[in-house]
Amino acid sequence: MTLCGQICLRVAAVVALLGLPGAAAEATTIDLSANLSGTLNGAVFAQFDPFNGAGAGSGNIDAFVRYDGPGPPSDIKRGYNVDVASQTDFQYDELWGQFTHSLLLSAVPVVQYEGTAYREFIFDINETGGAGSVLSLDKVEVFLADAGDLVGHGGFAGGTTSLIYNMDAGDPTNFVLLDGDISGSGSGKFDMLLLVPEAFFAGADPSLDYVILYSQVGAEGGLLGNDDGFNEWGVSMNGGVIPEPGTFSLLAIGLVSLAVSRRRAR
Ligand SMILES: [Ca+2]
Ligand SMILES: [Ca+2]
Ligand SMILES: [Ca+2]
Ligand SMILES: [Ca+2]
Repeated sequence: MTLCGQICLRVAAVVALLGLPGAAAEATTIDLSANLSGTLNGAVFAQFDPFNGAGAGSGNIDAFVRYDGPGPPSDIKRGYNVDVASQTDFQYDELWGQFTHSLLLSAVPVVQYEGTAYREFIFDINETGGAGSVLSLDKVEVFLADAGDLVGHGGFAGGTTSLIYNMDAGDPTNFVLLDGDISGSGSGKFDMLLLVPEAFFAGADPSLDYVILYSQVGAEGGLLGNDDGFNEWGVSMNGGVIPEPGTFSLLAIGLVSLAVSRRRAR
């Protein structure tokens, strides 16, 4: 298929999505290898690399949770961001170091997208190239917490937390299909934008309340299982990665990103 053909198919898919109110909300699965964005329980998931394949570089993204590392295909990996004293204090597959830490709500940019305010997160996967580059993002849960060192997902003893977003609410089979080859292999090439409505954070104190983002990948297994390197969530250090006003900008920038990646693939 030609470059134009592939992009035109994606445009058609997005236009179909945008032109049918309610279609995205009813979808239980978002395939970001075939669509540029979709919505699950109010949050927007979009195929997006703000750096167009060039890598994030330093001073642009604050990575706040990194998890997994090498493992066999079909491995399920998961993690969330908290401050702990050593690697053994983590609950799941988190990797200790400067790239896993607590996050104040004030560090999460608020952006405008299609007339709505959202808190913006970005996700970087690392998968082997070729057919196995796809990965299922099975779970995303966002909590507000009154401390940055709470360990114990499933209850978080020792502090107060509230679950403000759950991708699986109403349907645990929800998942997002990602393809690491679209942005290209290598660390720092981001693959997905997550926009959680700012309204979900109502009542929080941005300077006192922490955000805990829990996620899991790979449960769909097979090619959609986790392999190769770590997964990493981050936030922009420069007020967000999507430009205002936002309306249709994801589409436009996503197409540029796709065109770059397709050219490089030749
Ligand atoms: Ca990546
Ligand atoms: Ca895979
Ligand atoms: Ca799920
Ligand atoms: Ca991986």
